[in-house]
Amino acid sequence: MTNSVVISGSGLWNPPHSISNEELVDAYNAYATQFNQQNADEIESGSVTAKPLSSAEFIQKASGIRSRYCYMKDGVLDINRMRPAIPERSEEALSDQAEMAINAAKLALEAANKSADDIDVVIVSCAYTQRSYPALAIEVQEALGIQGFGFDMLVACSAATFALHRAYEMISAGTAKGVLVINPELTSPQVNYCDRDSHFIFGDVSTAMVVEHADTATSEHVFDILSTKAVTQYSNNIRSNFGYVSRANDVDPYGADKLFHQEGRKVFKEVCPMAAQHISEHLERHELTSADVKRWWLHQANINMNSLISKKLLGREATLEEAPIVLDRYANTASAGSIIAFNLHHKDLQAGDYGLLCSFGAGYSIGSLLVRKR
Ligand code: CO8
Repeated sequence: MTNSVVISGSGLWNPPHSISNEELVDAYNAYATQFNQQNADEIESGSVTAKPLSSAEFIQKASGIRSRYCYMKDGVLDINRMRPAIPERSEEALSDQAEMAINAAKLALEAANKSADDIDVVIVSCAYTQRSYPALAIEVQEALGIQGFGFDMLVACSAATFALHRAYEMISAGTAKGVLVINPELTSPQVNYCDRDSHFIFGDVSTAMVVEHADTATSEHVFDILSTKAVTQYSNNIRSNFGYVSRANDVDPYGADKLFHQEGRKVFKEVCPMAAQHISEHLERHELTSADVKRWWLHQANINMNSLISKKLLGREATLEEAPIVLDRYANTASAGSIIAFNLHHKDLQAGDYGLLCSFGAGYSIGSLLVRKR
């Protein structure tokens, strides 16, 4: 028995609906124009601020995003609603996020050559869960027929990598034989589609990975997890105040501060150097340099952030083959971005090639895994 822990399969599921920048901007601008007309007198007197217009060109240039998937397109582009219309399901029905989780989990199990019997831990880890209890992970466990235990984890942008860290530790310690880490990122209900500065940032997606012992792995593409590294540093620059205490605060539980909001410029400036330093230190632990890494599966929030981080690491711009970009099609999918990049860009690596998965964002939180193809 070796001591190796591996990623043996991954799954990626996206909703059937996608929204282009142009569609999103047309709806937002129609909403903003209507708002400004309806509030013309207040805007004139200075008691209400006019809504500025958005632009598809700005979004692409400032973020690299061209489109995003949306779990439910209905409602998002309706200027009298400006939020997805997701019908409530009964308590007996599978919940929306559990369904998203299962869609990705099945694909990961298939890629890993595993069945429910091979898994004994389910971690559902993402930026938001649609309810507090029972845990989504336990609902998913039941639906997939898995024996063992499950729990939910929330670490915003680093939910996926931090959950993979937990999986790695459980397999190393011998307390689990197979861990399913699932990230059903249903971000759209938390997006403020009335806010010009953030209406374009997020997309919905679900990803999953199987982590197990190398001795039980039988799939075609197996990656040794050589080590993990995490850091957190408190920051208010990315924040959502949504929570159950709002009921007792006698405030609007869906006010603008209860949705995603950020100081995007500050995040950019502060997180890029933190992430580059974190990655360098992680590689140094293995006496490796950035030049030794064949593939960078980086967090997908902003193309300019990834370009700056890779320049700091490599001393030059990384090629798309070295550091794939998926946010153009998926947008920022909270913690799932680096997992999507891995899912779509890992099969071409050769035995012995190093790869690095890294998330960075709200918290702040940074999580990385150094892996090597078997
Ligand atoms: N259209 C046209 N103009 C715009 C728009 C728009 N949509 N938005 C802003 N502008 C204007 C601004 O008003 C500003 O005008 P002026 O110069 O006249 O004041 C100008 O464009 C430049 O604005 P910024 O300086 O804000 O633009 P940036 O170049 O900084 O780009 C970004 C803005 C894209 C937001 C950029 O700052 C960024 O990406 N920063 C990093 C953000 C980041 O990574 N955030 C992390 C997100 S959190 C996360 O990943 C998970 C959180 C949990 C999940 C949440 C689910 C909902």
